[in-house]
Amino acid sequence: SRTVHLSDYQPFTHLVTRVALTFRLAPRATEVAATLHFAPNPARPGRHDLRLDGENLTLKSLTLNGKPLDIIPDATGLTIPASLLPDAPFILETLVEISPETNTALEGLYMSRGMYCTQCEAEGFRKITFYPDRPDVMARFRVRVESDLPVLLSNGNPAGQGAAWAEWDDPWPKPAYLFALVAGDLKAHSALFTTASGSPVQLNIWVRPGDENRCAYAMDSLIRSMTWDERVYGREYDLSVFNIVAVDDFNMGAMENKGLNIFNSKFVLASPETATDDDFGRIEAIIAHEYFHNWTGNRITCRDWFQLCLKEGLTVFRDQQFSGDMRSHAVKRIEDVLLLRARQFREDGGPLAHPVRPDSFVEINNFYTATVYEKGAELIGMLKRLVGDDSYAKALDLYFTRHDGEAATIEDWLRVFEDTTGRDLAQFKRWYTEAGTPRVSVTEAWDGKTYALTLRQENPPTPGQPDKLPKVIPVALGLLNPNGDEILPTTVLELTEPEQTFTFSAATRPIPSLLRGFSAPVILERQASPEERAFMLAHDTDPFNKWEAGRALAKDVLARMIVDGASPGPDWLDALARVTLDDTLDPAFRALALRLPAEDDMAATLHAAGITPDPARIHAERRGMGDALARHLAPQLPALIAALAEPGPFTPDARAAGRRALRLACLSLLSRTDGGAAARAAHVRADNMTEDAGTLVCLLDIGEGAAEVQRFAARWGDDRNVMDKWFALQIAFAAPDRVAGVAGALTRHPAFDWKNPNRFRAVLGALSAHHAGFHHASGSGYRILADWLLRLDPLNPQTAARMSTAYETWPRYNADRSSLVQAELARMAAAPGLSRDLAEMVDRMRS
Ligand code: HT7
Ligand code: ZN
Repeated sequence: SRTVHLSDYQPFTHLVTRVALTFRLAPRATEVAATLHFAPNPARPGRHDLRLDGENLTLKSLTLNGKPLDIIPDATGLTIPASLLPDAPFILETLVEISPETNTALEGLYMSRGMYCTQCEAEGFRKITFYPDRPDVMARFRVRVESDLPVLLSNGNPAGQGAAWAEWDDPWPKPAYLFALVAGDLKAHSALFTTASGSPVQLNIWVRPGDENRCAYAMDSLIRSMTWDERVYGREYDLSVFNIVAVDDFNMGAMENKGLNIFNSKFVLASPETATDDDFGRIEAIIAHEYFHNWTGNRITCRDWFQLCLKEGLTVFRDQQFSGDMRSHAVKRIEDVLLLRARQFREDGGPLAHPVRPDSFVEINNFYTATVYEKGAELIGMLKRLVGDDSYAKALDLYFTRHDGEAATIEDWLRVFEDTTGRDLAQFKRWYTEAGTPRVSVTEAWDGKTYALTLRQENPPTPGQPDKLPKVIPVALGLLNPNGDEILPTTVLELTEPEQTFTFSAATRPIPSLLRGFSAPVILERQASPEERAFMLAHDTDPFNKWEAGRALAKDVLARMIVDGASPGPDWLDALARVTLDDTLDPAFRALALRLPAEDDMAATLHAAGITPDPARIHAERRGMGDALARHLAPQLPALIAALAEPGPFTPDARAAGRRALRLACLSLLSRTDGGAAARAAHVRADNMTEDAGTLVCLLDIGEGAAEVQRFAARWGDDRNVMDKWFALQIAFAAPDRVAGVAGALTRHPAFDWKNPNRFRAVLGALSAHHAGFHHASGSGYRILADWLLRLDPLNPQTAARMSTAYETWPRYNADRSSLVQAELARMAAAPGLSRDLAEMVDRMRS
């Protein structure tokens, strides 16, 4: 298989100055006529062949400056020899035929329940027409769509429409991956937005008839995103129309095509009855993310796919800032770090570890990862912390003016910060080029006057990168005295050497609050007594570290239960009870504090400590921990649950959502001692999906809820997005020994439409995420997933490859489990015709 290397980058041989496309839509025989205006590229002097990418295209005609060319394409494109090309601008016209209805990969032009839709990032445009399908080739596109369907959309501004046709003109040069086309019987939920400089923008969210009443929250999120980007980054929208389309069959969350964002319907459609608070939060974040790409991704795009983090890391960082501003910064930061640790630290510590800017790939779709997105965002946060807020704002202004209209690199990005601040970022760049999560260990000394803090960094080896140099690590520090007063407010230490000592004068022995706000994506190794952790949970003024202290305490307790058979002691139980009952604290924060450490997280922690994790034991002890907490809090729970009841109609705001989250966490604990009586009563009364599904979870979690599961299906059987929850919940809350059976039964359910990625993910994703079920000693979890990946791969390689990452943690487990995983990986590797996508993933995970 081909491997693409960053070091091989060369500018494209030609410039594309204009593109005109005509689509004559038909399910199995869509014609695409392309007129491409080329010119020699001065950045590549000399005469060159013209190589155009193209896959699964039937070429019907090809002309150069009006003269037919007799060239036969190969499997990946076509080449026009330099000898046939003028050394001056020329026009190439192609006519191809494609078959959207049989395109099950959901890449290129495909159909989803009667609607035409495209997905071109990263390399899908080559399945639509012959073209230099690379992000540094930017051109103006004009598109004509011919079809009887009522709504015909493409990028840019409307440029005319008539009976069965519409034209669109995009004035902004763009790479082909941002091309989009949609055609269908759709209805719009519309609004008008006026930009800060007074330009009107028509906003439309296009959905299937009947779904128009579920768009209000997405529209509200869009308007808030547009306003926020003007206020915080000074970025205005730049077309007269902004269209969003919701589609049911989609490989990922959403796509930022210029002026025509396409969304997985589950990240658009929401009503109180059908969407949970988490759904509302995700819709807000993803709407913002795609909108923010208009500047960080579209106006300034990536030179090549190795630079993917340039747009994704920055845009994730921006959407995190936005959600923090809309909700609570502390809660948002805790949620983001939970996700980072669960996905990115896991990736960084296993066989799939790669740098935020990888230097080679086989299939770029395999690099839309937690490392590129989430760690990429952490790097932006670190840069901001290192240079300060004012310099960050100046650097961003410079980035937008200097690189507008360009396809840029990480070097360009860092140079903007260097030019703004005069700072040398060569060491910082290692964060982009080296994989792995640094470990920072701590020793302390206090001599009655001076407190000395010694920090040591270790950068572990990762695949292909055995040795690493020290990084610059911003460690935000605060010091507390034994009364709980802050004697050093948050100060950023810069750890640049393998080992460094920082000193502070202190008349009493201080207690450090390290890595406040999770100031760097590292693993902090600092032992602390349960008393000290409980003290920090009670007194730390940094909300992230306050939560972190409780979490570290809980992990210590659970580790001792697993390893020594200990019982949870009063330090943790009392400390957590105090937080739970402290009504001066944000309920959302208290709900997060009540969340027990995840089983996968415990497995990683035990493995790092040299202990082979036993998934069944982790599961059992974690349940025991929850039971102990439930017993400890039982007397207070009914009153707390009653006090948290929300009077009045449902609102999706953060305050109300936080109260519901805490109420449901309490109900879940109470279910362990009352047999589910309170949860069952609340389930019957639930008038919103947060409480409907949340109370059902309380029941499933204690092995109850069979009748409620049936009723839920009867009520929501026609709603795909709600039924995805129904599928996933039954697996997520099944006892480990039952997971394979439940998953097996659900894959035989008539509504298990496995070709739909959301439904596939609901079942097989829930199986992979059930730690004790997936890693069951029988190997049944591993086997079921491999069976389904092999079935999905020929139809939808992207989703199959993405879901194969479930196996990435195999090195943590005992020899029996490791060899069971390796056997499944070998079985997949040997399957005839395995896709490049899945083959690359399997290959990287094999020992
Ligand atoms: N830039 C997009 C990434 C993407 C994608 C989206 C949908 C389907 C396939 C895709 N491949 C890559 C989404 C984003 O990060 O905003
Ligand atoms: Zn993105």
